[in-house]
Amino acid sequence: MLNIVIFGAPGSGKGTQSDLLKEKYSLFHISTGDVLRAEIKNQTELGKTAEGYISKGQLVPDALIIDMLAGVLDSNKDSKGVIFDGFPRTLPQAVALKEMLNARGTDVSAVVALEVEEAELIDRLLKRGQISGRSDDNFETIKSRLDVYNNQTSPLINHYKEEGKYKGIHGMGSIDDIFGRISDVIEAI
Ligand code: B4P
Repeated sequence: MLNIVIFGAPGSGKGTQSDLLKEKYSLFHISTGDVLRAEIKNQTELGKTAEGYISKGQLVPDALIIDMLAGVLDSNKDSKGVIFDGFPRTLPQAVALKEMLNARGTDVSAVVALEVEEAELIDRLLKRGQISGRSDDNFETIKSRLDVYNNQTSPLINHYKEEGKYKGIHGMGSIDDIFGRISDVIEAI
């Protein structure tokens, strides 16, 4: 199975590139952010809990996310592989992902990390905020999302470098050029 983690700061283009990747390589795409937003829309118990964290730019607690992900994985057992978009975001999530995949006889194939300058991240998210209606695409919340990324998520860079799975991609420029760089990395796996 081809299991790709798309990794990067908020606004780095994870969702944009995942949409292209799932078409090209026929992979199943799991965006934890999208799943949480659907839960919020449906006002489920998980959605009501998640809403408070997301609107402040904080991470939803690991245990809730890990259970949610296991459920999604089990409902898509027959795929050729999975794109994990927005997961893992903490070390416990990375450990849980490895355990979940190993238990299913597979593993993370590569961590494709979109490297984008902070000013560009803020600019992209503010632009999206003008049309998205997302409660977290405003300047104050974007700042906390970036702090959370720097403190809680970026330690995963070294974790995956040590595992030999980290593939850094220059994430600035046109969407097609970035997709070309990602495709080159995936074809070399
Ligand atoms: P997500 O939905 O994953 O949001 P994000 O990381 O902030 O990235 P996003 O999807 O918005 O942006 P993308 O990089 O695609 O998570 C939202 C919240 O849910 C989190 O803050 C957290 O509270 C919670 N959550 C989710 N997963 C969790 C987990 N595992 N654990 C705990 N909590 C979790 O960027 C896209 C923007 O840039 C788009 O507007 C796009 O049009 C634009 N763009 C893309 N490529 C571009 C390019 N090359 N040039 C110009 N613009 C570009």
